[in-house]
Amino acid sequence: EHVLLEGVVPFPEHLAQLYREKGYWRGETIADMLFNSVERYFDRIAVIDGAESVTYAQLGQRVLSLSRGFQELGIGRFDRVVVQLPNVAAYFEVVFALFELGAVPVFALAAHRKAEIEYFCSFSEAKAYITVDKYGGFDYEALSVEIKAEVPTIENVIIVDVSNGLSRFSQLYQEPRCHELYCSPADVAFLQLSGGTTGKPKLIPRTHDDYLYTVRESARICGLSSGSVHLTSLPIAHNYTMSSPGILGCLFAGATTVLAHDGNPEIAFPLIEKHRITSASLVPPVALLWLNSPLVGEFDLSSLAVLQVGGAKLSEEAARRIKPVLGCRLQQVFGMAEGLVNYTRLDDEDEVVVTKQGLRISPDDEILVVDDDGVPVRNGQAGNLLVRGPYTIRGYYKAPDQNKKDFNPEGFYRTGDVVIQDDHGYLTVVGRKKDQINRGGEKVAPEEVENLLLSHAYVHDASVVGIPNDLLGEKVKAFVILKADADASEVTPFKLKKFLRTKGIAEFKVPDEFEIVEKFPETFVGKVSKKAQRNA
Ligand code: J2J
Repeated sequence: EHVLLEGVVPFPEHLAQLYREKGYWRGETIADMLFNSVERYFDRIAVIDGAESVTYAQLGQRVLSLSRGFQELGIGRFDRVVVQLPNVAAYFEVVFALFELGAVPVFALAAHRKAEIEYFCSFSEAKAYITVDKYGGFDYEALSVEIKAEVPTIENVIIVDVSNGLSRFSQLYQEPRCHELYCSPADVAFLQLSGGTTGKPKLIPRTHDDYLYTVRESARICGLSSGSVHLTSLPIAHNYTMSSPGILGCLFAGATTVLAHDGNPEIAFPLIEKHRITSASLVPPVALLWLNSPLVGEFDLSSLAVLQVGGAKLSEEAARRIKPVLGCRLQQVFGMAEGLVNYTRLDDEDEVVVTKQGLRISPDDEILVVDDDGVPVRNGQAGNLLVRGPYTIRGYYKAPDQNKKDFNPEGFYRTGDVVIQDDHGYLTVVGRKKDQINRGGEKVAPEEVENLLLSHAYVHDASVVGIPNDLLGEKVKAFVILKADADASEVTPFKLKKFLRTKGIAEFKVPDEFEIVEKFPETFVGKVSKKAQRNA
């Protein structure tokens, strides 16, 4: 009998068996996948980060030597470790060293701050927290001291020295052993973050078996081979960056990942020219920056064959400009960390590629498009998207009450997205029912920001919504009702932003706009009408 991490909802046994029989789940761990590639693509470059290039062989050695270091710190199977790293080569070593041991990384974003990191560490009862010294003007080492002091389960804080060059784990690297099996392919490999609709982000448990299925298929669907060079500029630990086709897809295919700290044309275009980059993954606002950049024409972008765009809806108008302006194919990606990922295919007709967000990865992804009563709608009609399948979770980590809401009794995940399915199974995203803001691909849970605003001494009530924005799709706006005794000079937008930053949340969640109001518009049942606020 397979032992699961406590708090994880397993796939039903008969389906697990089916997914194995069909060859979706192959009984391989993510570390096995890496070491297969190390053997096959030995001398090829796995990752390029600035002036540093790491071959598959070097990566394999470093992972094995670092995993011994981690092991000596007492990190092993099932142990949660919060990893918060920016786009640096060391990320590969850290994450694979944890995978090798069967430890469970919890993937924080570099943008997260104290409130979020403290929550991830305490909720997951993490044994260690791994971050950098300083990066992008923020002192992560100082944060780690606070975290260590406040979260009793944290035994070790590991700081990756990125400011001072390459000497990153001098004390931790040990004489490498061989790759071994410390865990089961049916184990949870990591905890990914949900975009969130609730006061606290939910954690998503993905197994080695289910994740590797999406990795192999994504690499194939995205056309990766050992000759591919892929640009990674989105936050490194995001599900899109990890696996659609992402870092893992590249490693599986023997391709090279080029890391960029940011996707702006000034950074990305020179890298494309220099490394002859063949594909890149972007969110819509960055794709718009590329399309409108005066630097197009200044750099040789001719190696770029495929541009993936996803994470938020790409407008059809922008989609149509990709090929003529950038000279490459567009591939739309509509995915979610909970599982389901859709891609347009590389051999689809242009008209499909610019108007649809894609087709599911697996023939065994069961897609339901239903009305508000749960009754399936016909193809061509908009409805709520529900999904179940070989790589979609059956529940969030340690969240039985939330799971009753977010999964139906048959185990389908309610995505909260409103889509239209065509007769070929392709989906077009036309809206959203969940209370979430998609700020250019970065997800904000209004309730999380509202709760923080409510902790302000002068705030009586707060309602946070997404308002339309040309570049980002949506921006974050907070409507605030003040207490009677509020001092107006203390609740200016500037002061409220400062207050939220002191609370320690990621900058992308801090509202772009504030409006002080007397009362909120109400729906006919007396709830706050966010719809009216969005359209105000
Ligand atoms: C409209 N909405 C989209 C798209 C995601 C690949 C790509 C993206 C994610 C991701 C991912 C969209 N058009 N093309 O994990 O592996 C919105 C939907 C969805 C939510 C999921 C991947 N692509 N979305 O964005 O977990 O609302 O994953 O439910 O961050 O983003 O967000 P997230």
